Amino acid sequence: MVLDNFKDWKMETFSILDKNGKVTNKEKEPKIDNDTLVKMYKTMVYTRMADEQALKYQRQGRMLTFAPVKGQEAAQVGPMAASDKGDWLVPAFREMAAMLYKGVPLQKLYLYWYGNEQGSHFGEGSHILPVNVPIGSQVNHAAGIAYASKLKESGEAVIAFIGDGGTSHGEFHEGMNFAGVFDLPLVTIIQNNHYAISTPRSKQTKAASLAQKAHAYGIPGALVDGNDPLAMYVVTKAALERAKKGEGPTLIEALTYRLGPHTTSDDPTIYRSDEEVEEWKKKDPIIRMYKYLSNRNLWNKEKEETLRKDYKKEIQDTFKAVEKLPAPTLDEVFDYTYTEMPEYLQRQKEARKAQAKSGGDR
Ligand SMILES: Cc1ncc(C[n+]2csc(CCOP(=O)(O)OP(=O)(O)O)c2C)c(N)n1
Ligand SMILES: [Mg+2]
Repeated sequence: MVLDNFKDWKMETFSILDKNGKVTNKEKEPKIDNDTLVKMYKTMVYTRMADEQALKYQRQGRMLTFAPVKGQEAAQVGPMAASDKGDWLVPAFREMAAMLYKGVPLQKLYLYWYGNEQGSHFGEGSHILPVNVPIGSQVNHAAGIAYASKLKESGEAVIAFIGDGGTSHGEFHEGMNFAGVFDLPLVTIIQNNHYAISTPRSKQTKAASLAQKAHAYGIPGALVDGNDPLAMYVVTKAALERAKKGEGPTLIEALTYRLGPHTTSDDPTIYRSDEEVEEWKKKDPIIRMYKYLSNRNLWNKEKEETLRKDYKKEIQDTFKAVEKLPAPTLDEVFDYTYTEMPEYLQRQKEARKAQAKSGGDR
């Protein structure tokens, strides 16, 4: 009958590398120059090391909190390598690899999770939005920037990141729908890491894929192996080309996995099995990229050892520098959201200052 096929929008997962870094889709293998390939890999390693180190600092009581990215590096580095310098990055809160690739210094990211507002300031002219925790909001912000880009004819596209859980928020729909209607230069990447804190993907939507939601907006959707940096590169590149030709937005679902906890206050062993985690460890994007590069004689054990030694020191020095910086003032907590502070916020600021004075804290 007429309704029989409504569930059959299951899409094929696009990939280029298998889990051993072997090219299985020669026809689609991108021609990325060697320096860029190595930069992609190095950023993944740097992110992994900075990520693991951040977790340790938090456990030592030296870092406020942290949202680990471990396992999702390829889903972020591939798209960033495909983008141009002027393209905008609209992250959520787990996009350390994307931000580092785009040039945000690690010190800024550590400052953010250390509770210092300076970690959200990347300087004038930066096309990177700061870490943004309210779930779903990213797509509306990104659609707004894409609209501005279209009006100004700046030729810049926007890449927004959102999680599988984020797609259940109204703002995801509003932003995607708006971008579709106005053919905006937006590429939305859903990092489907299979969980929204403890809520599994199966409880997020009855749809067979998140990418198929693109159909409802009248735009292309792609389901991609998110642990394959080359596949993520190729699909994002195609989406950016479309965006810049005025053909409108694209929705990409990157299938990946969060190997660590949701944040430092989460215990994932309560809601997922060790077997499941072990299965995903075998698909680690860093191992895959390492093998691809070494097969092409672009990387080897000696280079790896030197790199890790250098990064270890750099990461530790960065955090020590963060610890030495003066603590942020109460003013900073309020001052940066608006050019002119609305009255209600002004009142809150005064009240908080009075409270701090009487309570003796900052
Ligand atoms: C509007 C809003 N509601 C609730 C939260 C609390 N919260 C933080 S992360 C998260 C889950 C997000 O899951 P997902 O979108 O899959 O992203 P992931 O954490 O897996 O990267 C929730 C509910 C929030 N930050 N914002
Ligand atoms: Mg998720």
